Amino acid sequence: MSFPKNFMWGAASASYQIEGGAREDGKGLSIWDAFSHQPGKTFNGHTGDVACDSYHRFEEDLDLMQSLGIRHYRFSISWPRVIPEGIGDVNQKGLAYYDKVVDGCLKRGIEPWITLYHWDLPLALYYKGGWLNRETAYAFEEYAKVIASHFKGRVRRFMTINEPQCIIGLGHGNGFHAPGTLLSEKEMFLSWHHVMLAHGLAVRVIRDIIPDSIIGLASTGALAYTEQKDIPTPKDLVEASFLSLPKEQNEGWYFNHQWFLDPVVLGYYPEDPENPWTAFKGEVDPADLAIICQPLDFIGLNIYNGSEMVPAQLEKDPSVPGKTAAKENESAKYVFAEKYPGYPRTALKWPITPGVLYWGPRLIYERYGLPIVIAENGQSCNDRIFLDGKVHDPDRIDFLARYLGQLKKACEDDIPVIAYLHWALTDNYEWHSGYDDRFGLIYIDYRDGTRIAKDSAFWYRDVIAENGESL
Ligand code: GCO
Repeated sequence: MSFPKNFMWGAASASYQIEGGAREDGKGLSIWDAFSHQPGKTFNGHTGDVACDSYHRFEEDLDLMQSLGIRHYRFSISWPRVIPEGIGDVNQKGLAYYDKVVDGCLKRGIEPWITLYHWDLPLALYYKGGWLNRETAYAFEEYAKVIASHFKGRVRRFMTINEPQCIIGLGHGNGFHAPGTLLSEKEMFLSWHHVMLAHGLAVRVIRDIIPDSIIGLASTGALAYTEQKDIPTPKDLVEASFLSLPKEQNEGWYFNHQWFLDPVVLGYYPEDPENPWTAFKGEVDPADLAIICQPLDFIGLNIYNGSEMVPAQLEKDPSVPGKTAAKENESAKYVFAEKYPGYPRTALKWPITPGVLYWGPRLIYERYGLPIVIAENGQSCNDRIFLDGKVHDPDRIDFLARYLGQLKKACEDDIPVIAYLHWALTDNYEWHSGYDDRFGLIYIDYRDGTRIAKDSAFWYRDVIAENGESL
């Protein structure tokens, strides 16, 4: 067996990163519209005002997708485009844009996957306290209701929230992302809890309206992996993936899966003694957890890299056949592998660690027991147009071949991975890094919006056509 016969191959995007049309047709402002215009917040002051101009050029993107055989498209809806003040009046012109996107997908045999929240909170709600205000969760429920009622019969696949880890961690922990206001740990946890509540309320209302909907979310966070696979899952790998390190050793302590997926799937916040939020989790109303923990159809994982672990003996003495030692001894000790000078990295300097696309799904599946969707994976490159007018991106092809090879192995080992949605369909606005980083299968010339399918797009087309058989 390799990838299952009905495996879903797709690509992903997010509203603020691609749409532009920031002030058109009655759209309200989001926290990203405000943040990106503040001096010093983004690379060279780049904003998403125009981005890929997908608000006007989405047909070109859908045509390219169709020509490449990409049959699944994950995109997000801009909440303030549809409900400018976050709550109350619905902007029909905003909905009309998404009608065109959804119908355009369906017409081309592409299945739309709607993400409800990929970070563009209506600014009006931010002025009322944003995620620190519990009412935001109920406003989100109303918004979910509008979307589900409107797209019923046309859209079945939904993701509620994309990465609370970034919403709260980067938005309020270090201020790299909108809204950029720093909060205390207690306030961060409260805001986090309201995001969880928003998720639960949304799942409930979507299911109510569309009983056969397929609902998940998108999570990101630390994951450990080892090059060994045919072994029982090492305890050290589980702990390194689901237990926070002391905060002093871990700047990005909010980047973990357990504080999102434990309440949402298991119904309680994790036992995680070193995480600062442990001090506050007891204050949560159990009735909230009952709302937060709704049946889900899949877990979406945004996986870019992980931390390698090796058997301790191997780390000490590379001549010891660590593989055999670990195989014979289930309690073999694993330690973090040291990164060697010049280890492989992407243009954004993120480590290239293909093994995480095997162990990530496996660890998450073993803990939560739900089908896995790779909701984002890909690499940034310094892509450019070559003399021949094409965009050659061998780095991305090499990255994908390695990562997808590992994902295939996960499928072979019966981990129920059901979809792979490449990040991203097109180059786009990479948040505080602006347009400096390119993640797309399709190149965008930001001078005039021209689209050029990169070599990796044609490579991915062939992978899809053979369902990853030769990976
Ligand atoms: C994320 C977001 C995407 C990013 C992508 C590359 O995971 O941070 O979901 O919007 O653009 O991950 O950083």
